[in-house]
Amino acid sequence: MNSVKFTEDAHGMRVLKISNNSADALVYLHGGHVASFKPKGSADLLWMSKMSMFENGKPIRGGIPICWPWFGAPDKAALPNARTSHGLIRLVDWDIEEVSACGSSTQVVLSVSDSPETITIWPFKFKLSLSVTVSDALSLLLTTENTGSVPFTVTQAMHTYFDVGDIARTTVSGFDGVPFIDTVPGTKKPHQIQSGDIAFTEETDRIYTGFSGDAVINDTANRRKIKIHKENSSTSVVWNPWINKSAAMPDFGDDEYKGMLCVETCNIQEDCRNVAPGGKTSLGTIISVEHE
Ligand code: TA6
Repeated sequence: MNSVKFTEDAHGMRVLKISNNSADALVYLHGGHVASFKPKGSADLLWMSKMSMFENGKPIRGGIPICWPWFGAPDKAALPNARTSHGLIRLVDWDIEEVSACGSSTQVVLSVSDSPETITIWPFKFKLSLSVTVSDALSLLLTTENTGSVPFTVTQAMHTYFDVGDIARTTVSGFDGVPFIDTVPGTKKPHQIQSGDIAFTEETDRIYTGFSGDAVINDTANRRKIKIHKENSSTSVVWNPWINKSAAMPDFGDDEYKGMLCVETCNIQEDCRNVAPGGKTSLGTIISVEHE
């Protein structure tokens, strides 16, 4: 069995419902947003807030937000018309470019290009495409093409929200010895080196630099390990908002921090990407699960 249904969800948002012998997945045209990935016999690997908005112009809180063409707060001097963190592309509808299904694997390609609206915010011509392959693993490849006549620089991320049974019993392996920047406001030690696995006892918001390896979420409560492989990325972000930041986000339940964790595949900081006219750059991630 291998099917792709193009439908609308309860909010009237257009979504691709993918189902094959390996897994089920949901991909919204809004933001080119993968919202769910459930390998057969497994609970969803991706987390979605019960408070998430599903409306044009608003980001979906969960799944895999595509942060592009900037990560974090916009540079107000360079982009005076930019209003949102993590870019503008997660707020617009993408187009379906291609759908292919073969045995127990399904691939959809979504794309979005510059428009008068995007040009007023980010004054460059581009084509962005996202290839999503749903099989026993979930593979994403985000490709930026500079279709204009001047070079541009992007920072970007696949801001993946993972579902975990209990953050207090969750650790992340793979970053031992890797430098990180602690971006939690008020931190006393912004520059540190990771020692051993990452555990979570407070708000955690870290940019790991010079790291191209695999990360593993040890989701002890769900007796599973979620592996995050990266392609063409040497920065990762690990984030859990914890108590105060969760309460401050209107689209995030006060206690939801206990069941989620972001491990994000990035090109940020010095790992930004300069794209010449006619040039391309790609960022990839492959997510898989092993049950204990
Ligand atoms: O990737 C971590 C982070 O930058 C956090 O600082 C927090 O702001 C999170 O992203 C969510 O950002 P958003 O704009 O989606 O609310």
